[in-house]
Amino acid sequence: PDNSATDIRINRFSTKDMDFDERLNALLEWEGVSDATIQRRVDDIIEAVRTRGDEALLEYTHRFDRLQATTMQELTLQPEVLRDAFERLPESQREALAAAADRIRAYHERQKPTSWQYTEDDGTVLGQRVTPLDRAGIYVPGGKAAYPSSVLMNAIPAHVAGVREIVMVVPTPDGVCNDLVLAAAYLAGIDQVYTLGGAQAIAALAYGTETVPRVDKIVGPGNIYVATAKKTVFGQVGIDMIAGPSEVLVVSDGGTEPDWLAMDLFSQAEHDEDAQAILVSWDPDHLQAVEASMKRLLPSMERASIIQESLRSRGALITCRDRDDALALINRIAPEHLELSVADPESMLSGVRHAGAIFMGRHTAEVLGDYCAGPNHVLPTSGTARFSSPLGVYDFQKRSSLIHCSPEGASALGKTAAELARGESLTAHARSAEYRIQRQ
Ligand code: HSO
Ligand code: ZN
Repeated sequence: PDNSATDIRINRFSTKDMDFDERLNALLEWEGVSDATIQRRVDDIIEAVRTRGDEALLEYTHRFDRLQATTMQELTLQPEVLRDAFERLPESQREALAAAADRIRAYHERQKPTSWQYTEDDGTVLGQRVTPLDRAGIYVPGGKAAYPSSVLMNAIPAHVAGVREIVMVVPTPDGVCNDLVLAAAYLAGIDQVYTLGGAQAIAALAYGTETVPRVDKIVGPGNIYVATAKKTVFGQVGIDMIAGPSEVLVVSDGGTEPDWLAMDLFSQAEHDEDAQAILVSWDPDHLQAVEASMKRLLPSMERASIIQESLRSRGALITCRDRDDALALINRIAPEHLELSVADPESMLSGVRHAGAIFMGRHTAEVLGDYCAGPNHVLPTSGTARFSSPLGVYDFQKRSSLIHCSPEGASALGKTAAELARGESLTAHARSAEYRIQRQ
């Protein structure tokens, strides 16, 4: 990287602009998965894996990842391979990964929902039982998007939830494996790993093959083929959300070191060209200071060109009127990550209704949450924080309702049920209830 200061290209708005709403909408716009050609290809792959199983997996893995495997055994990583990968890591990396895993586990332990029940006066018991899924599948992307931290974030909640078997798939184009990913799989308690990727890996997890076990839910990020495949198999299996590009909305009161904020924005922008980093402040001089920091710091970034493209196309510095104006913007955007870089974040918090994760105060950089604070970094993107939540233990469990009627309870409920059943002209329903009515 060269050190000459360059100009920084980023969108600049004010909430006072006449066309603010239009410009903001254009900035936030993000097209999800919908491409007819990709859908057709994915449908073909799913059909092939569904009908021809392992044979189709071997063919696609040869074609797309250039692996000349002739048996599925060659695409299966034994537990020792994961342990060895962990042990091969430099000590500092091993310690950091283990520290992160411990904190993520401790946080998610707190999420465990409990079953409950209560007894009515006549002895009837009603309740809710929480049980884990039998088997979960975790997709881990290959190449530059392979984040070991995401392996921890997806697998640990499953483990804490009590899932019996966690199966991971990860593409290894040309046979290249990421040691940190395998080490994370080892720490997170993953049971089986297959070096498969793309729509074929999703199809294998959804339908099962001779070798790959069918799972109940598939989680984890992937490219457009993977996302399309997940959408397609939804219903056959459960899936997590379909993640859009990562985003951060930083609100500053003007008191935070401009370099810190510049780097917080960069840390989001460096994920990819479509990532979104927005800074909002009611102090226009402060926005200028952050801009100057960005200009100075950008050339020293390894991913300078990705950062610049992300900021140019989807980043923004927004001047707002005051705190309330900032809060309105937060709730309008419903960001994946929200940094409240202000002196008294608590006072703003009650006004925040929609955000995936909230980072409170000047010291709480998003990156701490990305890796090791404890909460999950798989979060609702593209405004979906309006109606959804971070990945968690509850995504790997389901609830069953429980009813245990006493004779008296059945008798009392029978009258109500029979009445309603006759109203629906369902005679068998009515009689079934009436049989249990006690005659005095
Ligand atoms: N910011 C990403 C998570 C991540 N960052 C992984 C670094 N590695 C999405 O929340
Ligand atoms: Zn990140």
